[in-house]
Amino acid sequence: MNKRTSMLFSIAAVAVMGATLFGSTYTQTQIAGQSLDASKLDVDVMEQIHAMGGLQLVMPQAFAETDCGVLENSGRMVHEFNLEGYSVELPVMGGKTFNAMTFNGQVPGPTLRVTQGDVVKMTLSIPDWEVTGHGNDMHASQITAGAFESVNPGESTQYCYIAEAAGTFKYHCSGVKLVGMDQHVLSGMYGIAIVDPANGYKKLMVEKTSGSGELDRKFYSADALEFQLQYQQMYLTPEGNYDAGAMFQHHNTATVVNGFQFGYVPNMAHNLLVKGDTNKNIFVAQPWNGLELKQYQSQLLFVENDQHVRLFIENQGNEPLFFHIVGEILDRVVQGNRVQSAATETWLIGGSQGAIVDLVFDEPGVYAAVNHDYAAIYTGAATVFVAGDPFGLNPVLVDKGVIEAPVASYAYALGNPSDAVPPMGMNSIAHPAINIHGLYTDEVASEMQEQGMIPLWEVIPVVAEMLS
Ligand SMILES: [Cu+2]
Repeated sequence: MNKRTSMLFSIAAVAVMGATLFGSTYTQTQIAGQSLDASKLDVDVMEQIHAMGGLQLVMPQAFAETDCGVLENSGRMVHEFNLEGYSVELPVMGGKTFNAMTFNGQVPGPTLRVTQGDVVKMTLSIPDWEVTGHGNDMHASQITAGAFESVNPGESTQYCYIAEAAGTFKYHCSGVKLVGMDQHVLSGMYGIAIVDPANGYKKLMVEKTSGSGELDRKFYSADALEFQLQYQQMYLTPEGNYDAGAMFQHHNTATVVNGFQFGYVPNMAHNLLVKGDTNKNIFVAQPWNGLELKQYQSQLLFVENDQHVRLFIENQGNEPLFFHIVGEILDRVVQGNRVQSAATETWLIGGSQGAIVDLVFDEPGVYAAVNHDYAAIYTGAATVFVAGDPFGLNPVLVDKGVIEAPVASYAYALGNPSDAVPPMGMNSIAHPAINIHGLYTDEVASEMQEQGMIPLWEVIPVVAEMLS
């Protein structure tokens, strides 16, 4: 066809996105940008685009300001978020290790916490000894994917943005110009940014029946004890390598919460406290049990009764998360700083989606937060909260001198695990103590010890001695 047109228009094409969109083979160097003169086309436009490997429309006006110089002088609060991307070996359940890719030697990566309207200055550095480049895509930003280009070993890059929307947001490695993104993210390169609402969180209302046909409304302050829970799948070969074939078939080999299968279940210390014997298991599965596991030994999440608890949840994976707490009702679910539901049993969180769940644990007891997909529960997505003093340990602990006076949760004696505790925000209640727990390298764990977090593997033998 020789159809003439007076209108000339050009399309800037970038092969990177197209490699994914059209599934073409990504081979050598990236095509940085290329103009098509539509008036001179004598073959089908779509065929040409396909041959180029795809396209991305460049619409600069659609994206927010990303110039660090401009944003740093905007009068807004600026948060520097420095990440280092590198590969390490980390443990998996059962005593083996896997080839992890990390931000800062930990899975998930560090949590960024800012207030809505603040500027984030993200710097990604790759050490020169690292075997591959890495990128970073923060979902709290609204900037062109061009900013997430990969960083080569020995180099670093930076971008800035205003955190305009409040909520829990994923960040993740974008691979080497998108190539290998699945491997990098599913090998550990993910984390969250928490953006607190500009005007703070809302107080929590919980409705209870009075027994006389009336409803009692109880209000809790916006201040809450906070936890972060990040759900992810792993796809590993028996040798601990990433298994792309398994991923494409959605045949995961593990479901992890903050990097661990069953990372928040009782251990020998809890056996000792509850049963008086380190070997009498109080929970069916205790796969991370033993002082020699140090920062990898499982820990529990301790909360008080009648306390406002706020959970920052992110589904990092590519399977749905049916978030449910056995024995509790989710008093409020918030997404996009809007209440989505209240007094609900389970909340569906899709892949790369976050939510904030507010609740009050009414009665002393043991509660399991699960992904209510049975395959996920039995492959690792069961996380144990202990509210109040369900085992009646206060008199024993006081009598033996472990604590001075009765406490409202066991966190006062053992602390809460560091990888489940987000940085403090505007409405955070400080945890009584924090113990060192996480899929961390030994270097990361020792840095936390220097910051004053508790190495329970050193403390537990002392407590055991006191109890004996
Ligand atoms: Cu990477």
